[in-house]
Amino acid sequence: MKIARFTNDLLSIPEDEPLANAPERPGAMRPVVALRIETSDGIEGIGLTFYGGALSRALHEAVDALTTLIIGDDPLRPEAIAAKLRAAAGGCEPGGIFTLAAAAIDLALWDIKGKHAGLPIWKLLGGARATVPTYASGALRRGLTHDQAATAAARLKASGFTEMKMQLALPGNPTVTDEITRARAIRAAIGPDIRLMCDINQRWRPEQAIDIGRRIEDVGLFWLEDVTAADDFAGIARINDALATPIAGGEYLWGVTPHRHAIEARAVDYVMIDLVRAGGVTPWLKIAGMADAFNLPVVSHVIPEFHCQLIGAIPNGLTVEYMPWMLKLFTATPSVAGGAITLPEAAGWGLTFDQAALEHFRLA
Ligand code: SMN
Ligand code: MG
Repeated sequence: MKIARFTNDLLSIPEDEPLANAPERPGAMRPVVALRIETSDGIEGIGLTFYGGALSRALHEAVDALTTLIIGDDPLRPEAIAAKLRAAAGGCEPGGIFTLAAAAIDLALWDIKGKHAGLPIWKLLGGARATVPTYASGALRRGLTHDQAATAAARLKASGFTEMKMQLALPGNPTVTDEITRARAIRAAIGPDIRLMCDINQRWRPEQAIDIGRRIEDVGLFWLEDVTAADDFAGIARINDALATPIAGGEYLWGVTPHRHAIEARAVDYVMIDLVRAGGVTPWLKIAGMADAFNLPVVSHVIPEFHCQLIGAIPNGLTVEYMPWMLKLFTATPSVAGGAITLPEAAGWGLTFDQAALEHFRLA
């Protein structure tokens, strides 16, 4: 079996927020590159990539250039293809556009491998669990008022979510009291038994994280995420030492090796892996295995329709971020009920691009 041809679409999809219907920027659009690789046996593998922002046309072009190089190659050898792509890119990895583009290709190759084996990805890669916990994300953002955020949190609970993520490091120049008030307002809206995560997105100084983190310890956060600059592993470790609340991080790291440094610094309690910044399934699994060797659980970042299968595959998968950005691109996605995702039995990712959606959202 050989890679025969591919289709690569640059899309622009609405930045909606379907979970609590509280969009941050109504009318805003998000660029996504959707890749389909077809084999000589007629198997189609799908992948996608994003985070290109204003460089999304360049990302689309990079996916084109790299996929063209692997026409005729064996799609069942993602490591050999990754090595070929790295060599061809003239040393411009290990981050940025190259890695984002390589991720789309790697996702499509694993889809082909799953379809060739007749197995869903989660069974192909380990099959630890057939259902995985998930948390609602993207609805309790820092741009909302305290009242809007509390209302959205109650809505998420009413819709069946048992885990959800809020944000602190509020916009403007908030007082510490403002930050504490937001955390308490959301906790009050959902009661004590919902797992509540909180994302700082690198916006606090270490000393601020320790100060505010201590003052909200009684809110009972399930984790505090990206508490300061993502590559300040010593700073994150200092915050972690000072707080009882578990610390999550890793979504901003590229490839495999920076995760090693974060783990060795004992910075994070939960290793968050982003499938596209990691560079695809192949590196994702290496990070997850490394976390397991250090007795650390893994949590996923965005694209739950792909990530649910990886969290379900591994023994140390903790929970899946349910950030429903891409749902509208597929004919169907794994079902969510009672705070859990049931993993698909269909081979590969079990996902099919909705042709009408691709045509509707296509830029190039
Ligand atoms: C996040 C960051 C960037 C894109 C999507 C989501 C956020 C999260 O940090 O963890 O959900
Ligand atoms: Mg985050």
